[in-house]
Amino acid sequence: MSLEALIFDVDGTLAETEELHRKAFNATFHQAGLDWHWSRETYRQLLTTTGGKERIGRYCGEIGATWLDADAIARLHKKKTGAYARLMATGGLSPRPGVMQLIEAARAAGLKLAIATTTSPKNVDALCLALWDRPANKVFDAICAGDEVAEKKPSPAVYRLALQRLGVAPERALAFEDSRNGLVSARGAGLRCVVTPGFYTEGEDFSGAFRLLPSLEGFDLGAFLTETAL
Ligand code: XBP
Ligand code: MG
Repeated sequence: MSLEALIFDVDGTLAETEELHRKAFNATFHQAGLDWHWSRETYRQLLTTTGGKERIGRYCGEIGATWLDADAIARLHKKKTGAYARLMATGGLSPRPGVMQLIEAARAAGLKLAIATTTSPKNVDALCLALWDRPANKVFDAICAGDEVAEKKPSPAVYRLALQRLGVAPERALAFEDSRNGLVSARGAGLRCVVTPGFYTEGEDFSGAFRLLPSLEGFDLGAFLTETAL
């Protein structure tokens, strides 16, 4: 069974972006006159809820801010997306080790490439511009993002959408993730999943991972291109 595609998560997998997200959330709260500040520890706990709007909603529930309805949360989150793009554009963000090399090697081998993320297409573009100086659709064949599916990770919906858009069967693709929610999502879609835990996800339960690696540095794609390696 030969490999046809690689499907990547974004935040935490392509780059350690969550600190930029956290800063964007906090800057947005401040500008909106809210005295909320998410510390690293608070954010670590909130990250188990995927999706920025859903994360704000959870926090509102936890602190009893019931006056903020879904529309107000969506408006706040839109501002956060703008703040994130501005922070990203200031530069300084690096890809995680091995990411650029793996994507280049996959292209050279004729594999299809997709994104399956919980964040928004705008944020995927911002990251691709920062890392490749190209918009996401010039790097990936399919970009499947947050609100395009009814349920975010750990639901398998976004990975199923990526497989459908690529026209590839799950057994002919590999997923790349950094989190338990992402792993469960990929596995639910029938994919093998390579997990490289990151700053916020180290120590999560990664049972069921096809490979558990510190990073993608030295990831030997060649070994996976032959039928026997899979
Ligand atoms: C990570 C997420 C996202 C980001 C914030 O998803 O859960 O919610 O933290 O982005 P993934 P938004 O690792 O699947 O890319 O505020 O745009 O949701
Ligand atoms: Mg992730």
